[in-house]
Amino acid sequence: MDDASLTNRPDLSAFWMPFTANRQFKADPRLIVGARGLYYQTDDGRQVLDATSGLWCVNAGHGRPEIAEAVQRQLMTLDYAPAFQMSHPAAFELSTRIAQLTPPGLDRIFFANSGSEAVESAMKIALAYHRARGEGQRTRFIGRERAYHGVNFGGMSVGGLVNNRRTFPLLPGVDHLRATHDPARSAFSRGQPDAGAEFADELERIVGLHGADTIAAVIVEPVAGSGGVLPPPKGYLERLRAICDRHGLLLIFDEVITGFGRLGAPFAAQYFGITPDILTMAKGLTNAAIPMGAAAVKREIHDALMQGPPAAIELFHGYTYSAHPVACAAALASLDIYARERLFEHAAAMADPFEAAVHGLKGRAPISDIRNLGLMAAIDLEARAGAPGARGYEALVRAYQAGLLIRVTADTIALSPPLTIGEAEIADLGRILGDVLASLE
Ligand code: PXG
Repeated sequence: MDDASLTNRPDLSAFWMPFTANRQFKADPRLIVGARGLYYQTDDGRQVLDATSGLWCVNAGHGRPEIAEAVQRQLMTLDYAPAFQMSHPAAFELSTRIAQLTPPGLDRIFFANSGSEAVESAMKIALAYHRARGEGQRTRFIGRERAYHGVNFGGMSVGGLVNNRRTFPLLPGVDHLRATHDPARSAFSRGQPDAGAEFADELERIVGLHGADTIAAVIVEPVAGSGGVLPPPKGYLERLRAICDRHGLLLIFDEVITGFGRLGAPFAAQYFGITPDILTMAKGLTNAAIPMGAAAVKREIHDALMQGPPAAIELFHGYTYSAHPVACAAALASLDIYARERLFEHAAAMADPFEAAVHGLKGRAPISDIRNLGLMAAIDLEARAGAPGARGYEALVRAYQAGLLIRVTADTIALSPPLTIGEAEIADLGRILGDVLASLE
């Protein structure tokens, strides 16, 4: 008998897993077979507290019957309608609902099927907008180090994670701001660091180097997520906005992680009081039940493209599954849950206890920094000599065994629990993680 028949596990060989150490995983797999509320059920029958909302996406918690019912109803009513030159009512209803949640003015919604596609769509819209205004020479993009904007060629190029970039050709004409993390001045900051607003002034320098009239847009995550939860220094985003305004650059906020209540407001834009020109979203839009992404676009940008004869297609871009009816149904049901349960307000109320729990872990292991904002946090473990990533991986495995799912990249732990988490579960999270950290060599 092979391993699979002994353990009742499926054959693991055919599935080439994404962003995964395939050989390591398959030697010691972690399979999840069910999920309800804040907990996963593992294939060996254990309950595991989901301290990552899946991959920062199951904001309302798992197994929501309202979403399942809406999806089933939609599938049996209209499973699919062509996305080009045709549509269906839920696409319009959802667009209106999203536009009620986004900052005023960002009320034209372009749909995609993932965060990566939302980013590509935003970048293309930025280019098309400048071209429509007779400024087609504005083709440069400015991203930032340690940024993650998905894995398609545009998002990868403006992104700033070296492993995602080094194997592939990149878009020409992309510059990067430095990352805002500044441990020398700001380690163990609670919330936004006090120091570092001036990092935004690099944008002025880059503008000076290339000329503003060559730059289409600046794209940033308001709080960098995958790069290690890096809250922006106080005043930093304000400066970026001011410099963009001064030079006619569009400001794109990639809110794939920060959207839908992660900071206790609908979007980070409202949390920080800074309005971008385009805002990308995905993940929490459907509570991750069905893939969907979108870009919310300022009405002026949209209107600038609504030119020429009415029979002309204004933007040559879109996907077979743009505004897929089933995704729309899942999104509408998710937005209903967020509103009915006041989950963004609840997340805001949980931010302080979460901050206290996470910063309470200082001293439990060799830790060089702890950062947090809203319901996101990161803990930097010191790398073990000669074995970067080993301590982090050990933390992941031990936490999982102890009933807690955390996210680890290299030696950084990230936490982003569902917005439905309460004080008792925050205390559990802190206790389990504290014990795990204390057990690490
Ligand atoms: N932008 C941001 C800010 C993201 O965080 C994407 C775009 C791409 O989304 P899609 O749906 O194409 O994956 C993301 C995705 C992690 C992790 O462990 C983060 C993401 C995805 C998978 C894992 O940090 N963010």
